[in-house]
Amino acid sequence: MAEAYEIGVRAKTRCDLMGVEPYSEVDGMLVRRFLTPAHDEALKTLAFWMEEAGMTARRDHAGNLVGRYEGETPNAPALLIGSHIDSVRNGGRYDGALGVMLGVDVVEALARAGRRLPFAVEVIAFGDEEGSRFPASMTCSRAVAGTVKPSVMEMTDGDGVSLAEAFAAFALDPTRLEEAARKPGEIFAFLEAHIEQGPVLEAEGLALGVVTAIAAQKRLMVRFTGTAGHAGTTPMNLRKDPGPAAAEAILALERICSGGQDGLVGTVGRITALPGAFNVIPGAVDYSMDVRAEVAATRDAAVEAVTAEIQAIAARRGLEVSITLMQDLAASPCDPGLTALLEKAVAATGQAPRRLPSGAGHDAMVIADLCPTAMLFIRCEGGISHNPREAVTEADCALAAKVMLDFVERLAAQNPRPSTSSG
Ligand code: HGY
Ligand code: MN
Ligand code: MN
Repeated sequence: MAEAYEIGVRAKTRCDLMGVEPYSEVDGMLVRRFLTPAHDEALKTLAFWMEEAGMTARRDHAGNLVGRYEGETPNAPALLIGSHIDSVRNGGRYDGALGVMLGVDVVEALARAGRRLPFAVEVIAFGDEEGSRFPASMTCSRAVAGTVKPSVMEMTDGDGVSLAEAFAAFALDPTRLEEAARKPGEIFAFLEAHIEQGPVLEAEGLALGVVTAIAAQKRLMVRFTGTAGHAGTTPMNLRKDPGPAAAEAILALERICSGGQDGLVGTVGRITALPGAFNVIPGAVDYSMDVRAEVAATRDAAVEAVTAEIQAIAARRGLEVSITLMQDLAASPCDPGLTALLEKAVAATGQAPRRLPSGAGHDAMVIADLCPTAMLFIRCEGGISHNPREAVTEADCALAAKVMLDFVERLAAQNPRPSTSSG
């Protein structure tokens, strides 16, 4: 007899278990990047848990793990539940992983009750959502949605390993990536549970939120190029130093975004001076820009404004500059019908449903190209995320699992293909 478990609480415990080696690449912090041995170990254990929960588990051609729990009739269209299993460097244990583990808990509750639905339920662990190893993110959900470009295989990680080489090392055929795409009708809806990664729910004393839309985001790489030189012998007025130029441009991004609307934010998460020696004036400085807003036009206006300032700074300082767009994710509204159903499930717990947008990107924004989506937010302590201090409570995880189970039953009670009209 399988050990007793409390739905949702076990999901949290499993995230904690996967927060350390061998499910992390680094001892003492959580680093689980796409197609690494830590990713492989996570999928092995997850496959075991999926099968224990009554699913069949398979790795698809994109490095995802997919569990399937059949409905009343075999090969029925499926509700997909899941999130990503990769992490940022020194990340938290619940970002992504909690949505996967909650999906397994929900299916196990169905299986233990001997419940079969008018549709199948699939649980997916997307291998790459963060883009913490390769420059572009969401490669795995794009593959499932059928929107990935084979050219992604040319991307290289910080060690110069191409995605194609990483696929081969993971026993995946890089030429079969597009076979991970799901056929139209195979998946009729997607539910992603995820920590809020922001302070709103906690500030309002709420455990759960229902996501209305996911903000549009752009990722760009900027390179200022000057002339490398000796730090001791080159007079300040004779330098072509890209360092101060990058500093000016980063302040410009902060100024442009600070005065914005529609939740406009801009972040520089990575700055590299090359060659990177104490006593060498850098020849070039690279830095990343991540610009987001709930409205794509607001995001784009900010990118245009900061691009103009970057070019003016380069001209004034006699430097070269290049700006490369690495990723462009459109704003993604959640499906009104599914969202209304999710709201009813939250309200049934006695908590007033709270609708809110997501500033964080999620696989749901990509899966929206495949099927209607809904997202459930779970309160996280201090709104902290992308940080080892990320924390959730067992009670909130148990409530989330209960809501997800109720959502599944509500979906089963109505036509198994949810309407996309507002509910
Ligand atoms: O960047 C994001 O918003 C997500 O955590 N990948
Ligand atoms: Mn994240
Ligand atoms: Mn995430």
